[in-house]
Amino acid sequence: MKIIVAGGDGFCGWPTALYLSQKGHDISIVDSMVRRHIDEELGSNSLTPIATLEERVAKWKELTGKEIRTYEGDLQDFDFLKMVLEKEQPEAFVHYAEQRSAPYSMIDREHAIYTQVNNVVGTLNVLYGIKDIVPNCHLIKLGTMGEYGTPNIPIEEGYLDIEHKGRKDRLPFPKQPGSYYHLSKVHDSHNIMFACRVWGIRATDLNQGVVYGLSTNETSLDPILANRLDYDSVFGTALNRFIIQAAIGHDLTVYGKGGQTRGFLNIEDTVRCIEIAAENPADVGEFRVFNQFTEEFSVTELAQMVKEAAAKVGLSVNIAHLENPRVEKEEHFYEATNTSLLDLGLKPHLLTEDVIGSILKTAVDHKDRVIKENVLPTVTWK
Ligand code: NAD
Ligand code: USQ
Repeated sequence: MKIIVAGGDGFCGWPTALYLSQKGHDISIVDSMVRRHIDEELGSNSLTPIATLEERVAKWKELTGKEIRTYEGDLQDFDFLKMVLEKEQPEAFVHYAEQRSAPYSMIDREHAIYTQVNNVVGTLNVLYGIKDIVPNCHLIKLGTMGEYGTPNIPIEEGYLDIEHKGRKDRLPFPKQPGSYYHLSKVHDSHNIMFACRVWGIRATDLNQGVVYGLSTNETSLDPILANRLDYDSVFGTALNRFIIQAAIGHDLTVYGKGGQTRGFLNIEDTVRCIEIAAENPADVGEFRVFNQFTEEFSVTELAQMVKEAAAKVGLSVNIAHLENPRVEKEEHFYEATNTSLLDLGLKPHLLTEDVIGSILKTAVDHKDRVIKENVLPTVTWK
């Protein structure tokens, strides 16, 4: 298939582009490089050294003979996007290209507005681009489990069958997101659902949980193909952050009581879920929603697992309960459905001590690159 991976220079996008290319798909990457600029803005870095996108695709071609075309530009620029779609005529458009950090979106008014404009306008352009240029193209859009928040009922995959005053309907599952970033994904979902209904676009919204790990078979082939690994308090996510904290002897930063429970998945499953969605496209006019995670953990459980895995390699780690910089429930019910991708063939890579151990090894190898001032949270929700 001809597939565009937008956001293909990022943490999820780069391994996805390589994986799909390895599987024989014809891949092009679209990316504005804004994530690398945000590193400069925040005085932050990837734990792993990352090559430029040009170096990455050149190395991939050298090692495998497979070409990945690249387009540097912003999805907010419709003329640019139109040019790419006209040239590539993709059958699937994998859309990762958004500002994805909740803390970044909560820094101040400017960052909230940047996040929502970047994400909502970029996605609207993609919808118009598909409608006008490649109407049969399947949009595979990365949403987030955080769109649902933490309701006191089980979370379904996108829709809820309800009976109200004697009448029944299947309606979008209620959304109670916890940051301006997570809200941007809700706005996207509504816009995509509308475009499917009105224009007959085919779309899959993948409500992904928190991704951990960094390596796939493809990124491990050469250091030039290495994936980025965020550990700072703005872009680093729970489990990866704890593992890197263990590597540098920092207390594990559990926020508040630590009962916050989320869906998690290994980056190796992220890439496979995209392949599954691409090979099983949504129908014309269908707005299909899959919950993309494999296991649920509370942050305290994760911290405990990291502490135990670190002890096995002689690293002694403390678990700290910091004052929570976010406004969120710290003890709550959480039970989410995730059967659609499993039914389509996903075989999860589950979280084990060995998995934590291998990420920990990478973290220890690069621990001198950690900017320690970036580890503790500085952005607060209030
Ligand atoms: P990332 O920041 O590493 O990558 C995003 C990429 O998109 C970057 O390379 C950035 O330069 C690019 N980009 C951003 N805005 C753009 C624009 N307007 N035009 C062109 N390129 C643009 O993020 P990630 O962790 O790879 O996340 C990818 C997607 O998956 C995001 O949409 C995110 O919301 C979603 N997601 C991520 C996680 C996670 O744990 N990392 C979990 C659930 C969902
Ligand atoms: N947390 C800690 N300590 C830390 C970091 C986080 O206790 O050092 C807690 C947070 O308070 C939160 C939970 O862990 O309760 C998850 O936080 P996170 O930073 O790992 O993830 P989140 O902000 O939700 O965002 C990440 C990605 C985002 C994606 C989302 C999936 O950055 O792009 O959409 O995970 S989900 O969480 O399912 O919405």
